[in-house]
Amino acid sequence: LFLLFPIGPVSELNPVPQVKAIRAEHGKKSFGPVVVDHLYGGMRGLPALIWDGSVLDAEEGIRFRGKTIPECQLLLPKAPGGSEPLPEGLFWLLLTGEVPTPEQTKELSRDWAARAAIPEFVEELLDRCPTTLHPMSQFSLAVIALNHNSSFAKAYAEGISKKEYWGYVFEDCMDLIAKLPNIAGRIFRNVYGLGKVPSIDPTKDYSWNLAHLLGFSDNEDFVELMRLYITIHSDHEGGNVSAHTGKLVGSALSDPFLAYGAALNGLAGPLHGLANQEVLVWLRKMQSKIGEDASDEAVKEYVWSTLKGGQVVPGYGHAVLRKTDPRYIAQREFALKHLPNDPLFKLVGQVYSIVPGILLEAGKAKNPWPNVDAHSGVLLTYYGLNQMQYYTVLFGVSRAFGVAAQLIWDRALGAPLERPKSYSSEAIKSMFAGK
Ligand code: NMX
Ligand code: MLT
Repeated sequence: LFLLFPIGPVSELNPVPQVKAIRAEHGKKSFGPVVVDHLYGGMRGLPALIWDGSVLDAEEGIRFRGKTIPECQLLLPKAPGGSEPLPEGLFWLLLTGEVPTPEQTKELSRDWAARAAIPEFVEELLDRCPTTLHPMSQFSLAVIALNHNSSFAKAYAEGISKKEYWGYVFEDCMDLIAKLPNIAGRIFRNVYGLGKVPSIDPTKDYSWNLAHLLGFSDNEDFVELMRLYITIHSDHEGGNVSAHTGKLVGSALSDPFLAYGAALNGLAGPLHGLANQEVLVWLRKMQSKIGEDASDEAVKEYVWSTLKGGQVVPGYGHAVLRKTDPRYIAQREFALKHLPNDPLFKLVGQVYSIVPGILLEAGKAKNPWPNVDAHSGVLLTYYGLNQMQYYTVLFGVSRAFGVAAQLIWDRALGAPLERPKSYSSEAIKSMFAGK
């Protein structure tokens, strides 16, 4: 398996010497001042983390190992007859920095299909959840329970050397990603009463199998949507809540199942991944209040009423981005190609032409433009996946790719326990008294 992904100590790509050189030459250099606002302001803009897999530019959006989303769409291998990238290729790119060949991508699909089964007790755990338990809570508890069979936790308990950590973490991460379709499919079918989960087909790719377990694999366009969806939601540099949580918990040498479960709990918040559910809830409420073919004036009034009610407009704004999210654009292009006349897509477009102006006029949000979550729900709804409470689970399946790649590299690089310093307000007052 280590030959499948030639990384870490066995590879010429091994960046450990590079990190050592950077630290030797630049280790004591400053990024600039840390100001008190950083401490009270959610650390916005504070340089604090290293992650080579993806980097977010405020104006341009995400690059995965230096490649934009359109470049990934062009360069990564596709399914036969398909035009969207296979997420297998994106994971390979995140992990190794290289674009895989179609054969390597296929090998990864086969590997994940072979690892896809989940333990019986996890199936039972999910089957016993009340259908009223939010799908994200079910997702998190099932993923955490997978730690029962963690290779890393077992090897650590047996006393392995630090140098061997990454290999076991790699094994766990491969298992984790491989098992997510079975977990996600089971939750979907249990919660919405859709019958037995079908089997994984070992000859098919990851997204086809996910679509199959959800009951949508007959629709090739939906499968293509899953390929695009999992590719673009996978990673968003290191500082977002889910990626950072995964890294933080992993730094305590909690195994990848525990670290990723924690990441999912962050993704389940409405300011993060739950926003894709919130967008659809908000759009549906708007339609029931002002009708399905509402005028711009009526939409404007509805947006203002949201703001005046002290709520955020879901799917708009971002902590780092200052332009329309390229993930929004990629989904909009998919919609223009596959569902140009869909009424809900038209409403999403109408909202896009109205909300930024209002947020600018309201004068609070630093970024008035839409993020990834403003567009994903309308695509899923179009194909019949209209169970909004389930949407963040799909985001979660995708985010595993980025969190896993980061966990593997953190252990390969020997990243230390994360432990920033906290201060009391009293300490800050006395530190700057009279200054
Ligand atoms: N609607 C209304 N107010 C907003 C919005 C919005 N979409 N975005 C920001 N603001 C407000 C924000 O609440 C804050 O108000 P206050 O000073 O009263 O606390 C003010 O504008 C300044 O916030 P920013 O510095 O622009 O944003 P911040 O970096 O703190 O937060 C988000 C970023 C994404 C949390 C924020 O834009 C938001 O709440 N957006 C709506 C929820 C959403 O779409 N989240 C998904 C993000 C993407 N993802 O998948 O994670
Ligand atoms: C993400 O994909 O994680 C979101 O856009 C949030 C972020 O980057 O902070």
